Formats: sequence, C-alpha cells, structure tokens
Amino acid sequence: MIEIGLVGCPSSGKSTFFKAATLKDVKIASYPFTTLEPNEGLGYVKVKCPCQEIGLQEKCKKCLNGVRFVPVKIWDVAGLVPDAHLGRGRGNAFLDDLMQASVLIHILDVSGKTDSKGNPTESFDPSKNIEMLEREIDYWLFGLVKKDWNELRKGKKNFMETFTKRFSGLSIRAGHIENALQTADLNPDEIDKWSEDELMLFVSEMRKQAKPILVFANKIDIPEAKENFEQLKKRYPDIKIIPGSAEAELALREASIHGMINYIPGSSEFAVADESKLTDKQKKALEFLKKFLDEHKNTGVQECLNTAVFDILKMIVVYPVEDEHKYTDKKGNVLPDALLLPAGSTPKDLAYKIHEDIGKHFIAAVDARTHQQISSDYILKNGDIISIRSGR
Ligand SMILES: Nc1nc2c(ncn2[C@@H]2O[C@H](COP(=O)(O)OP(=O)(O)OP(=O)(O)O)[C@@H](O)[C@H]2O)c(=O)[nH]1
Ligand SMILES: [Mg+2]
Repeated sequence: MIEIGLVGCPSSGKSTFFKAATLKDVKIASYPFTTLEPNEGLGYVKVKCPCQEIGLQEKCKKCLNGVRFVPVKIWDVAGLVPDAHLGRGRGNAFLDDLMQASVLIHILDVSGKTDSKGNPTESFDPSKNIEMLEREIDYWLFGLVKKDWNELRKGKKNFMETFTKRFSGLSIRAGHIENALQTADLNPDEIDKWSEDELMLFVSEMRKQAKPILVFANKIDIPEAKENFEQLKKRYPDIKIIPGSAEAELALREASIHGMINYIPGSSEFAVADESKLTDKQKKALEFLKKFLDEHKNTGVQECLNTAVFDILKMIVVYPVEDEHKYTDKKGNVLPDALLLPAGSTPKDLAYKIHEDIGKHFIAAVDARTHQQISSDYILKNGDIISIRSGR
C-alpha cells in the first residue's frame, strides 16, 4: 500500500490533518509535542468510479454516487524542530518510523502564529520552516550514510550493495541512489576523495528522489495566513504548495459522521441534513465552514492526498475483475477492487499486485471494456478494468 508521511514543526496541525483524513481519534492540542508516538491510519484518495460509464452504477457497492475512495496509509509523527539532528526537541530518530513512506506532506502553519518550535508568536515567517525541514531530514539521512562511510572509503564495502541494504527499509531503492549520484555528479568509486559537503549533496539529492515533499499551507482560515501563503508561492515556485485548513476538514468530517450534514471529502459544498435539529452553536460553526468553502473551494486535505499520489508519485488506479463481461468478482461484486499502481505498469505487474501466485502463473490479460486480450507489455492506463488469466 502507498504510504504517506506527515512531517512538520510542532503544533503545525499534523495530527489534525491525520484525524481529518483517517478519522482515528488522536490527540490534538495547541502545545508543542502533543504527539510523541507515531500514529498510523488509513486515509483515501478520491477518484471517479468507472461504474457510471459502464452503466453499473446501481449495482456498484464500492462508491458513493460515483465517487470512489482508494485506501492509502498515513503516518503522523512528533514535530521536527531546528537542530533536531543535534538532539533538540524530540531529536530526529523518530523519522525512522515514517520513512517507509514514499512521499511526505509537510504540514506548515502559514498563519505566522507559531514559531519553528511550535510556540505561540506573532508574524513568524513560515518560509523559514521549509528549508529547516529539508535540512533536518538531510541530517538524519546523513547520519545513516555516515555509519558506512569509513569502511566505504577504505574500500572494505561495495557502495551500491551497502546503501541499497541500509536503505531498503526506508523505501529508498537502487534507482534513487543511482539518480542521486548522477544529479550530484559524484562517482562512488572515488568516495575516498568525497568531502563531507559532497556526501551531504549526495544525501540531499537522494532525499529529493526518494522522499519528495509536498507542502500543505495549513491554517489558511486565519487572516494573516493568506499573505504568507502568497509570499511562499512566489518564493518557492518549484515547490507544490496547497493551501487549506485541516481543522475545517476535521469539522466537516465530524459533522458528517454525526449526521448533521452530507459532505463528501474534498467537496466544495455540503448539505445540512435537518436545520431544525441544530443548536445555535452548530449553526454558527456550519455557517463559518460554508463561508470557508465559498472562499477557498475546498479544505485542501483531499487535494493534498490526491496530489501526493497522482501528481507526485504518478500512480494510476486499475480495477481488476474476474468476470470481464459482468465486471465482477466470483461473488458478483461489481468492480470489487481499485488498486494503485505506478504509471508504466503492465498487466503482469497488476497480476503480482493482486497476488504473488497470480503473478507467477500469469497467462494473459483481457481489457474488460473491449473484451480484447492485451499483450503482456501493454502499459496500463488510469481507470482500466482488467481481467487476468492465470494458471493458478
Ligand atoms: N486555525 C486553525 N487551527 C488549526 C488548524 N489545524 C490545526 N489547528 C490547531 O493547531 C493546534 C495544533 O494542532 P495539532 O494537530 O495537535 O498539531 P501537531 O502538528 O500534531 O502538533 P504536535 O503533535 O505537537 O507536533 C491545535 O490547537 C489545532 O486545533 C487549522 O486549519 N486552522
Ligand atoms: Mg500531533
């Protein structure tokens, strides 16, 4: 399953984002280091279910009016502060917990009302935290790389072998390491001549490759946040920055669970179920949320998850079925599964994703829309509905 890590300074709203996305009951508070142990939960990316297009909307039990939610794993950890690599705050060792994630969402408080340590302040420049966070992650990786450095310099270990092994649990693969070497223009055979700065450059490139970071400009509901967000966009044109409010998404999701409103995560509107049952306080809160959505279109939380998975990781959704005529599994469930696969995947990759045995005994694949057999090197498209024939 795709794993997404939430990182950021204390009190930036990581747990609020996590709770809004997963509905797991985690602690949220305005003091730094509310979260110490990592929280792990299921969130969802939102896609259009193909059931409508194939005329099976009535029979599809897996979507909400044509909106399908595909699960992803989300991690929420302790806050990262400047000089965490020197042991400040909670240090950076907890990054181990979320580094299986293949993409990171930096939850950044853009209101300017908390500093890098999560303490209340006024007019703090949030851009300071963007580079700080990258630097602290780099220092953490640098610490791991240094464990092998001496032996590598003495030629006692093989570079690729050592690092692919050291980083295998962190979702950093050989391709990431090779690309980092190339971008940094460094030759592993000359590692004995690398300076510490060059080693850091390699680490930083590896982080960019293996742990791309998307920024969620949180607390946009606070008036000062808008100006800060505009400044950030100008200053970092190459970084994807999505504005929003985790608190607004959480309030909408909770109101929805309690039956007060009908709200589909990521929507720009909601409908009040029964106005006569609302207290004055609830009415006021819902008015605030309506105004927020009118102004900002959405809360940004769903957009962040979708951007991370589809724009940054470049995944596609494929629907495996057993009966390509009825678009069902053996039990008759319409479009029973929606699987996330990297763009460029083939039917055989899909077979392996369904089950190792199905992959091993793969015979052929059929495109359920056309009923045509597709070749084993066919590149799957987003939204494909595929039946795999296997000799298992
Ligand atoms: N105004 C506003 N406040 C928010 C928003 N999101 C979170 N907060 C508040 O920010 C404070 C910190 O939220 P948390 O979710 O606990 O922050 P965290 O990043 O998990 O903090 P640590 O676990 O201490 O690192 C809480 O008081 C939240 O209610 C938002 O979108 N708008
Ligand atoms: Mg927290």
